[in-house]
Amino acid sequence: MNYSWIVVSSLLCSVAYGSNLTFPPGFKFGAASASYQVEGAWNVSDKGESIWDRLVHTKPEAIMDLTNGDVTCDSYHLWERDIEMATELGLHFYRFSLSWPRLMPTGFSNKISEDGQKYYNNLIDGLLDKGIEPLVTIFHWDLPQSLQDLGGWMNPLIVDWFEDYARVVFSLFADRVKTWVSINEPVSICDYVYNTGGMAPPIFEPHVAPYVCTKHVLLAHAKAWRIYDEEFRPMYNGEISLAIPLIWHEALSAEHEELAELLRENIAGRYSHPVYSKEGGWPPSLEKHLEEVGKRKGFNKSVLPPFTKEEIDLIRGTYDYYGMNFYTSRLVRKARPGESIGAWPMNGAPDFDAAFEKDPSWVAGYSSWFYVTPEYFRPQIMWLKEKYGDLKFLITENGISTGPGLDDRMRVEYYRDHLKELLLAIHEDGVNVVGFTAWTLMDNFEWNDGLGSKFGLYEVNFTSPQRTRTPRASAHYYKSIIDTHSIPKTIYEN
Ligand code: GBH
Repeated sequence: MNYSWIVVSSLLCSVAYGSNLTFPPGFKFGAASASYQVEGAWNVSDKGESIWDRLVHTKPEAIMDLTNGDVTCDSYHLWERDIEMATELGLHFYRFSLSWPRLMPTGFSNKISEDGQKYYNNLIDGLLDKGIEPLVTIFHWDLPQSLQDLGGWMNPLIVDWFEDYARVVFSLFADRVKTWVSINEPVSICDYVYNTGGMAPPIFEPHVAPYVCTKHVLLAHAKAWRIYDEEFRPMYNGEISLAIPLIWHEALSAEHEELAELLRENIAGRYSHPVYSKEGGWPPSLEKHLEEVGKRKGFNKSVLPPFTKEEIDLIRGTYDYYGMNFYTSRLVRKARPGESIGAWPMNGAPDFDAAFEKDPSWVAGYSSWFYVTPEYFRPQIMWLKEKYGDLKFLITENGISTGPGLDDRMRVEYYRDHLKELLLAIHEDGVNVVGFTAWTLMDNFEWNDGLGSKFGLYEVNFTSPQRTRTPRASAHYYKSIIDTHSIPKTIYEN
């Protein structure tokens, strides 16, 4: 730790103000990453190929700056430095994901990699040594290519394959890992992937695939939860849920309110209602709408595959907390006749005849999809609480993309403003929020935006062999939040 760090953080401690800016006792802070985005070592030892390896090697133009995750932060080799950063920040937990093809090179449970196990054991034990809880995501998008060749998330057998993978993972790590995320962002895996054709796998099929994929993801999650519940919880007493990304959809004006609510059901409800509602199954208003969409498109049925009674019961109640990723929002209105509508969920909603706009006052992040909208963080949480009851919330991701540089005032203010809204939800609305996770610990491979889009509390020098990691102003600020357990003034305020 260098000296300036101590000075800055103690200075910030002394200016912490106001008891309503204080987090409840026991509230935990963490930071997150994901295997493909940070590990590198894509073909080291017996690791299998993932769908992201395949995409970046066969369609490099899919990545904005033509970079890839072959080496990225090289965390496969530099994991000790990652733990050191988590320690410098004073994190209570570090959220990272397991690479399925690194642990199970064939994609199936017939072969478990020794080196893969060793890597994750080192990371988990190293964190625990420092008193930092490992929070582990089982699946964060890097599907084994071998399973993609068999249809990936479109093949109903994925539910069994994921179940096998989850059982292996729990057997290896559940003695030490107490908080789990089964699947990160179903919306990204199902909606972004098939509606744009730009991510991995590069398949464009916006009519049926997103909805079929949704069903399989929910079943896979439910199986993993049930295995944990039946076989591992009695011994280890941990928790497992999904991480669901929410984009708040605000009506452009009152006449579009009904449409906005239907879109909230499509982004939040489609993935939450089957798990969190008392009755289970699809949200009724969405079910009705997607049946009409199916007929309009010439199918004689809904584009949303139905659940059997057994499936509804299998999925319902498979949660221990609500894991929520929140980044940005959209204004929605009915599309004008003949207007071309962008892809769901970032740019429009063709199946809902909805066009998206941004408020002129919203500040833009570095990524094209990014607008800063802290004002909708609290309404989004309240929407979930009103629908599904008094859940325990864990914010599993929140953060902003910027360009390079250590003086990241935008990120400092982004965290300050979102955490203030979160505290209002806690103190004013009585929401039970137990923790907050910054995305992300350090700059990494930001999917289609490549290495150019920076989300890190730490800057990473991608041209140095050591992938040198340097704290930004936001790292110092986040540390001061953790140290004071409150929201201190930033260095930009007086
Ligand atoms: C999360 O995704 C992910 O969990 C994490 O891995 C990621 O690094 C982080 O947030 C920041 O993006 O080209 O218009 O189709 C957030 C959702 C999904 C947003 C993919 C950008 C592509 C936008 N992201 N999406 S678009």
